[in-house]
Amino acid sequence: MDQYSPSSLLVERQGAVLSLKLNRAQALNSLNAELTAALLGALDSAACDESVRCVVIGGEGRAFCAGQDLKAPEVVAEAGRPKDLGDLVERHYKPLTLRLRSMPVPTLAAVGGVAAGAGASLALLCDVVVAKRSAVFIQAFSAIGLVPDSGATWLLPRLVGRAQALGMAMLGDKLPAERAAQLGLIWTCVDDDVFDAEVQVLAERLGRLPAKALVKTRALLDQGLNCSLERALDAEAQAQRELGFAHDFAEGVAAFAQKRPAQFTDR
Ligand code: T3D
Repeated sequence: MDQYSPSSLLVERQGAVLSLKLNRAQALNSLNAELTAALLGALDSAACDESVRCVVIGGEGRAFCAGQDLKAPEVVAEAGRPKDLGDLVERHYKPLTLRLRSMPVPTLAAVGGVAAGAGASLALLCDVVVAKRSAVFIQAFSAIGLVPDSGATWLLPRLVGRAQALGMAMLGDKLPAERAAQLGLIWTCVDDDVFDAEVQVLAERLGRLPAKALVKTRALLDQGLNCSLERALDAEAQAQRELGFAHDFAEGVAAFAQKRPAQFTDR
């Protein structure tokens, strides 16, 4: 059991929105084996629950997440023998990364404070990232002799280009949320006093949108960076074919004609 809390992950449901809050505030919500497993389990459950239409990930206290818990038994050398970090990454971070990126509903990172190392990756893996103006992002890996992980080497150049990605990853500076938004690393940063309200508005909006179409959009954008225009066009046609036969398209068009809000239900 986590030394800081009986439950290192707080799970809360409000309508169609599921909120997952990392709850190890004293350790800046750093990720130990228990928390990583709890997060993965909660995401798996949400993926199977048709009534969930948006997942929000946030952190308790002054941090979003400080990355791997550097004091946890899974990383601390024992009797001078270092732990196999590759094994840890494969067992914990890779499944979590792939799970997040394949969620059948939109995901929202609510970054209320520092997001460092794998904690920054956790945020950036989400579809939409909103941060408090006072929050910072840190590629903390180089300071401890590691490379960016949890998808960061894939995400960073796609989000901000090679030059910024290398600068962030090599220097490991604190990147203020406002600058992160300017660079395109995140969707937006908002004043601290309106952060909670803004997160709620965004989560509810995402939950009302056509989940299936949003998730296809995520997949096409990710794929599109690696393929020719012709293949992207084929993939778009295939996606429209599938979505055109689905409920949400008929509902969206009917709602438009009837001048009423659409009630999307597909997932
Ligand atoms: O298996 C593998 O390792 C491979 C996978 C790697 C993935 C990674 O995430 S590697 C990167 C790991 N994270 C870091 O290196 C960040 C370490 N933390 C920091 O650099 C700083 O704490 C922050 C810049 C994030 C915040 O600084 P500050 O001054 O606001 O807070 P603080 O005083 O440093 O931290 C407050 C407490 O949280 C403190 O505990 P204490 O002294 O009050 O008992 C500190 O030790 C603890 N804490 C912060 N980060 C971690 C942590 N404890 C364990 N692990 C942490 N990552």
